[in-house]
Amino acid sequence: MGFEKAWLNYRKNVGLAMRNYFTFVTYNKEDSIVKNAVFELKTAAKELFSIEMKSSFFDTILENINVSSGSNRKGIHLKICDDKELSTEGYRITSKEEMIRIEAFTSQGILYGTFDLIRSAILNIDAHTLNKRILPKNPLRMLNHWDNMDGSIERGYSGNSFFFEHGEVIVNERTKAYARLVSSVGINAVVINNVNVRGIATNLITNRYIDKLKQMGEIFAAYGIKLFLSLNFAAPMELGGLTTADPCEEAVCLWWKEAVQLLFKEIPSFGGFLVKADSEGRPGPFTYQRTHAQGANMLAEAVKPYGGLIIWRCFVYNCKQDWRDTKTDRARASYDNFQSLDGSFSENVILQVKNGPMDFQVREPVSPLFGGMKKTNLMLEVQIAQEYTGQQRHVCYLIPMFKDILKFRTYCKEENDTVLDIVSGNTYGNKNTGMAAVANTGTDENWTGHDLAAANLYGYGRLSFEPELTSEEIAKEWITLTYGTKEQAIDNITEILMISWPAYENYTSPLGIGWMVNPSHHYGPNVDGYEYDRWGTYHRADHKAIGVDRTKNGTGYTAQYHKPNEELYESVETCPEELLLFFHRIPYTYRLKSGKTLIQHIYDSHFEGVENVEEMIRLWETLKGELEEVPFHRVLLRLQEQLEHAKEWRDVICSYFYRKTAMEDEKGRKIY
Ligand code: GCV
Repeated sequence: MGFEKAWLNYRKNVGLAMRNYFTFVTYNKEDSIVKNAVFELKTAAKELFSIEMKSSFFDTILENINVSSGSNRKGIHLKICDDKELSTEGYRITSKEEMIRIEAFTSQGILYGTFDLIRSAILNIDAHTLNKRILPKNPLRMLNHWDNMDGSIERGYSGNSFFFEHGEVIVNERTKAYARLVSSVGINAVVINNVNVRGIATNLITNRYIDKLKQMGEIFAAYGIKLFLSLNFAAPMELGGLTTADPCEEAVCLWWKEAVQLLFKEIPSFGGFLVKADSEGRPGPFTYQRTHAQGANMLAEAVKPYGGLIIWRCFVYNCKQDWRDTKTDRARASYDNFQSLDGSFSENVILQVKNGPMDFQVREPVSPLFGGMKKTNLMLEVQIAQEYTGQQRHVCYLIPMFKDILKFRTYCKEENDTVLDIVSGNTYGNKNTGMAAVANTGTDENWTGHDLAAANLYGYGRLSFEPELTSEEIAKEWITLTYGTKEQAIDNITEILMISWPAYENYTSPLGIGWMVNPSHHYGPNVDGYEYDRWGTYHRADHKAIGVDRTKNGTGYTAQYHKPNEELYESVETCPEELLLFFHRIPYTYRLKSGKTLIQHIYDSHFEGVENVEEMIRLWETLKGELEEVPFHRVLLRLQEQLEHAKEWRDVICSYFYRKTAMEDEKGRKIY
């Protein structure tokens, strides 16, 4: 299947102020990354301005001659310099003497600066005002693909995998297109296979696939991206014929040391492994009464000689819970399993923590492991694959949610220490930290199924690089690059995106309770779908009240937070209302700050959610004629489906609570 260029689709626009600079480019280092930076500038010059940009290798002496000879020819200098402040893949862009200069300490910095400059050109920024130094905040800016080797994608909503097909690794022109796309927003690490490593995927670490992985690794490396794989903790048994995978067994340690050698030796940019262990049926150290630290450290030792990393997931909980048991609380699980191990993980282990204690619901509190682990490298895991947020059939722009998570104050050290401070390495001075997102791409021509879901892919990358950008700024950038510079389009689409997360929250599950979805595929409303099940996901609604008491009188989850968060969540009065039902069991007659009863809030928010989608459609329809036909209709169709589906959510949820409580809607609307 073909593919579109997404936000790298540069439309011809000779009126842009930076046009004349895109005539020649000089560079002072000739590696594959800098060559790609030059290639990117030439591509932009050609597509935006129909200019065949010249390029030449250029050392400092020549540069001085040119500047002092007063040449007023405009152009772009790419310059590796020795400014150590730029050492963490940062860059500086300045303009002087009719030249735009992109300086960096690393080649990656040059590439990121180049993409920034192209973006700035399309956003029509005046070159004379260019004077910025950008240092990416998060050391690791990663994508986790949940792609299987048969070509399917776990929780994939945009076609099949472009990394695997029929049990083979694929490398083709899409591989490079993908690398360009994600590198243009600052992604520097990619895990290509599902964390659930089963069957032949276990063999990905063997020499069976090494040639293809090497080719892929080279393409990625030339765009500054490290290749990672997910591994199967039981591989020593499944591949090596050992009788155990016990991390404290000498034979197991030796087996892993041997096994990882190949990947690091053959693929210079190989980064390491992502591990899902003792989670949802995957094997792990618990089988051998070992801790997660013992499991992770054993692998860390194996990859250490190559500078490799072990990214170890904290998504560990009892998925065989008895729903009648009200003491066990899934929300507690990650913290209970990991917090006591703080300080015992090796330096090249990073714990990857999902943003909330449950599983990527539309609203959850921030995981208390952020702030709970003070001597351990942590990474934040978010999900741009919209598993629980409309599966890329609904618009749900997630960047505002991610920003809220990043700015959450943990009170772990200083009063102002946020999640961002922790995962960027700022609070505890660690260097192996960052962010990961479960990817939302596939073989669909537009990459992300819903055209507007590409805003999440773009936005995640930009946010992980420059978290201080606002959600609106990111949205506007993406819209301009994707749809062009027409103001009305930029305004309306920004508004659609900014309404979309609150809208989705309005018409789905209320006040942080989550989970009212159809089991297993997770699309569509089903209030009791997960209520009498084994997954630890209960709302506990009866005819009088709903919600889970997670205070000290309940499951005690609130105590996993530092004060004052603990106290804030502990009391019904101070608990943020959007999380009220997550932390408390509340009668339907309880009055919220708005003055509405809880039941009236449930009715009203669901009707409001549908109205929000109607507004989104109205905003989109006014763009008819402003946007290209095909994408315009593609999105319109999805918005119409979203509206029907939002009504379904509204009616199922409202009817459920009306029937359960027999409480009338004050506004007398139709509830079934
Ligand atoms: C990859 C949830 C998803 C699973 C996913 C798991 C995880 O349970 O529904 O599909 O498995 O999270 O993050 O490991």
